[in-house]
Amino acid sequence: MAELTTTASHRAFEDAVRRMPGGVNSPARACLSVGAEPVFTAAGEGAWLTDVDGNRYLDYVCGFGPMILGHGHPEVLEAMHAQIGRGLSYGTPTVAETELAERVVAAVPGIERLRLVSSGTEATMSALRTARGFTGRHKFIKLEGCYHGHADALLVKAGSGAVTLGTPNSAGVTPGAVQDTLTAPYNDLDAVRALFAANPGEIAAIILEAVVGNMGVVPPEPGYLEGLREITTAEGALLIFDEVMTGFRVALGGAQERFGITPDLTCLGKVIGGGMPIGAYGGRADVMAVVAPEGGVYQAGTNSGNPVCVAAGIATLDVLRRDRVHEKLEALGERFEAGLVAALQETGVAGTVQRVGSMITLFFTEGPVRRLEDVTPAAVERFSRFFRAMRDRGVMLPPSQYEAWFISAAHDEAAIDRTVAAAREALAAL
Ligand code: KE4
Repeated sequence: MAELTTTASHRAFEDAVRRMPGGVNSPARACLSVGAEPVFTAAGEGAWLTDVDGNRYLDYVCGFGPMILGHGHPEVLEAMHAQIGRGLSYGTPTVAETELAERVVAAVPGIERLRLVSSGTEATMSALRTARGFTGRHKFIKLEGCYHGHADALLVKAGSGAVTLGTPNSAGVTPGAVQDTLTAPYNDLDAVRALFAANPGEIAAIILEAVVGNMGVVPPEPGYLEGLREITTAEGALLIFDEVMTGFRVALGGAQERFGITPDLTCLGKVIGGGMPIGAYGGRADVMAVVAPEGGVYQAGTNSGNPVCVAAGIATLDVLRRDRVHEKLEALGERFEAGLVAALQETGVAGTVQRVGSMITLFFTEGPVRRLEDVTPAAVERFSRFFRAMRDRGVMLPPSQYEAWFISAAHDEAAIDRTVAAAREALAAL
């Protein structure tokens, strides 16, 4: 297989490294763990990316989730252009923010009231502060391999880029910042029960990805979410679903709709901005009443509810609902999963495919992958070779075994079949 010409990307990378750590503005894009340099994107269109050398790729990064409608959806762009003509940022409330909030409340079972912010990190850190303010308790539980952004207290045994780079516990985070962070393995209710028994009346909340995307896709085992709901209710702690990735992705109402478990607080991001910077946290009205200016939990942001971001979000959510996009994504996801499973069988490569809706991961280890330690160093190494082989065949995957691949509404059966054929070749060449 001839390697692609990436001369311009290489030059761009050398220029970037001079001014930015790793040449990237997020380590998740660095490609270090897959033994490659990142390629630099010139444009995205539908399901495709074009790099600065003119190479085209079927895109399964989708911006790490936001681009559920594909790149350059006309209705999203039109809504943004209309708003741009009226102004970019006012520092006053706008009606559109309420219109986006209404759409979120109408779709997400656990959200009665919410606050818009500008990233998933802001959403999760604010949800945690709200839970602590509401309960008066300091400690909280996070689960190993879940990634909730880069706020200090949450950078403990974190997934995504943190575990990819071997820094699940980041340098620069002080012992004081994580003194109240408790951790347990994912899919292990007994470990959570033990933490509550050892910290009676002290745990404000448990925060988790109800479907993990940041270990690669790891679904909750039957009874797991129900168990967490029962435990937190009994203990007077809040259940926080971090749906920054799964929100409006695995169903219109997110994982909480798909699995029928209603959390007390929900964090959102990615899809609700349609590709523009956004986040949100929300939940029970009584809990959100503690948020300033109504209550004593302070949280603020210059760009919170930015009119252009909100316009992109509203347009995206309206298209998702009107065109019943999740039905198409489910069908494409099933086709993709079946194709990858067949390719593993035909090539005799040991691996497992895990999928929820249009989030999917091929793990280079015998399944099931139930928790972080099930992802072995050997799997990481084989994935790195697979990643490079797929990129050389015009398929762009997230550059880590610990990430979810995303399908967009711009993908079709032909794109999926083309990707499966590339995977079959790449697996055979491993
Ligand atoms: P941001 O601050 O990156 O908007 O959101 C943080 C976050 C919170 N919660 C979940 C479940 C998330 O997946 C994320 C961010 N996801 C990563 C990809 N796994 C973003 C990519 C990156 O860090 O560049």
